[in-house]
Amino acid sequence: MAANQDDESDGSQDTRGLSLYGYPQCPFCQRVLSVVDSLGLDISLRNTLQEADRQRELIEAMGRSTVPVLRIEDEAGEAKWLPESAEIVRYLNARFGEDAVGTGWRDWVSKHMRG
Ligand SMILES: N[C@@H](CCC(=O)N[C@@H](CS)C(=O)NCC(=O)O)C(=O)O
Repeated sequence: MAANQDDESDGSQDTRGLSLYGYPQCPFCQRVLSVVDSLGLDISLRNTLQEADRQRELIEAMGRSTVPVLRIEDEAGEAKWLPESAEIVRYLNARFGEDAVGTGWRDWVSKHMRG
């Protein structure tokens, strides 16, 4: 199921502003992509292996090319970058998993993320 604004009245399935930097051949990216798939999320993959611009954006933000990295842009256009597959999975489950409650994931973001 692709996420959209109507899925949840509190907008908890709203994946606008989320994009995943990586590529399908990377096992750590596959780990994240399988969670994206099982949660039924619509998050675009920005392929850093095939698209030089994406690779450049990633290195500018992170200082290195390691993937996966989840880019999270808020309503104001401010971006945070979350590296490490295990952390990305934790974030997605906290925000979209069946135990996710309301907007508690926002606290998780401010506690765990820089940017
Ligand atoms: N601990 C990281 C490992 C990520 C990792 O090793 N990614 C590989 C691709 S599968 C990579 O980007 N290697 C190239 C690089 O580090 O520049 C994670 O779990 O996300």
